[in-house]
Amino acid sequence: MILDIIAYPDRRLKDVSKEVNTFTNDLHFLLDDMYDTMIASNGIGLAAIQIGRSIRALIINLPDEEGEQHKEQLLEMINPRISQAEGNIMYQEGCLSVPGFYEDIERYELVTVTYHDRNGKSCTLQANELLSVAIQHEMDHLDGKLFIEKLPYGRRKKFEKEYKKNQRSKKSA
Ligand code: QAP
Ligand code: CO
Repeated sequence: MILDIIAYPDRRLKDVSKEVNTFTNDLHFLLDDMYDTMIASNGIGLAAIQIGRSIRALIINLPDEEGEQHKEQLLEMINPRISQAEGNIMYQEGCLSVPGFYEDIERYELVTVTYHDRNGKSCTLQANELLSVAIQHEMDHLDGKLFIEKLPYGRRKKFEKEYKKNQRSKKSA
């Protein structure tokens, strides 16, 4: 089922999401709805809070070299934790909750993440490049953080101005 995605500046995006303790059907239905919603909006990553559910669950589905997404590549991470991080990279990020805006953000280059899958199984993954960036971006959502909060003052001001202008033109369209 495709759900609405919450957009900035909705305050719910600031909520700190809660740990998941039960890996039952309602979690599975939520993850399935997150996937449908993300794909319908041309996204590559989504956190549960973006559809209004404040639990520590995120999904990531990176495209291949041809730019195609395959559901077999879908990553579902419940209660993720970064256990190791190294180096720094810049990447141009966007967010389904901040439509139409992209900016270069600095992140760790390499991360080791421990998490649970949808059935509660413990997993560990080492990630670099785009996957590493996506994991860090989605994990920030679980703590109520958006990538625009990482912008220096001047670029943040520019964002606020552009974004408001965009929203006005959306409304009148
Ligand atoms: C997070 O972002 C991310 O503005 C996922 O109009 C960001 O899926 C992962 C999107 C950077 C890795 C690197 C954004 C779609 C999708 C928009 C997204 C838009 C349509 C963003
Ligand atoms: Co996002």
